[in-house]
Amino acid sequence: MIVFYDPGHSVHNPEREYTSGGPIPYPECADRAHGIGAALKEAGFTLQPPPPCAPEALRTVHDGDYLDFLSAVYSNQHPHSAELVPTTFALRGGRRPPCRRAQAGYYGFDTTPLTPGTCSAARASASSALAGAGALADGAPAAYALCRPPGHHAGRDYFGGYCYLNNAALAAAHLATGARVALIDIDYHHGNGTQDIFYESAEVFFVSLHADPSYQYPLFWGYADERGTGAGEGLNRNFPLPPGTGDDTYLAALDQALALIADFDPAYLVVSAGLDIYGADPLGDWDITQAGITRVGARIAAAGRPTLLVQEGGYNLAALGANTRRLLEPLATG
Ligand code: SP5
Ligand code: ZN
Repeated sequence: MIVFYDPGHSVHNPEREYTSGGPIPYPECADRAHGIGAALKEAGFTLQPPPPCAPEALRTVHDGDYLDFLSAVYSNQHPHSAELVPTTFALRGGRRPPCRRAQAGYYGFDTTPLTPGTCSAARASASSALAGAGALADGAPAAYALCRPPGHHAGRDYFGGYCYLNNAALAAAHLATGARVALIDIDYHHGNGTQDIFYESAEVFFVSLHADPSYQYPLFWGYADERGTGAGEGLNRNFPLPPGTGDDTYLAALDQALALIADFDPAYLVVSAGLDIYGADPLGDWDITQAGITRVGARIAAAGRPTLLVQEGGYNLAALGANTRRLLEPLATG
């Protein structure tokens, strides 16, 4: 299996996340990717740096003014200036403010920070996903993009949930030029950005399994009755799951999701691969075991499609590398 990894992510390293319970050390840290990379190397995978993606490649999914904001927000500031955390939000009723710092609250939907390295790290992350899509288009049966920062909470013109550019959506949109594509999101949190990007579109079938938004982030999206509109009607499916979800409940829902995907009969499968489903994840409250993660990988492999896995969440640093390896190995050998 081809693995794409761009070490350029490490310039993005916010210090804290501002949660309702007060500040905590930022869970989405550079050591996540270092741990995954080390575990995969030890397992015999080769990590390849992706070619830097062309700026225009981001416009298939993202809004031009939003991309300009991401690249300009730090351009006039001292490179070591403090991170920028939005605290006043537009709720998309008002006008885009002229002040770049104020634009953070226009484009952000939560207190996810921007730092001087955020834009280049997000581009490096997107480059891995796009290189993975290219590998599938060239005939590879499976590829993995070790993306950081993650992407599935980012929409066409917004950031949040540690995400700035939607890596999996970019890969799916790239593959969807002339082919049917399904995107399954197994991260513990609902992929609200991905859902939003493809909600009215027939080009990508989006299916997400996640903690029920009635109790968990992102709180406002991810209910089962959100099924797409217009040309995308019926092409969005959500499986909200309860606190304490264990292997059997999860695998039963996954089987239902994969049956829908088999009916859709895609030429390519993209997986938003979040490992915060793991029982010992600090952000989650599920009970998925390491053996369960291997079974998830085996079910995805059994779907029998050329498959690109794109890294999303997963915050248990001690287990993340081994868990990623468990998810990938059924696809690498099958
Ligand atoms: C990509 C991804 O997984 N993003 C998740 C963003 C979740 N942000 C809200 C986190 C709230 C953290 N609460 C701390 C609980 C510590 N037990
Ligand atoms: Zn997550």
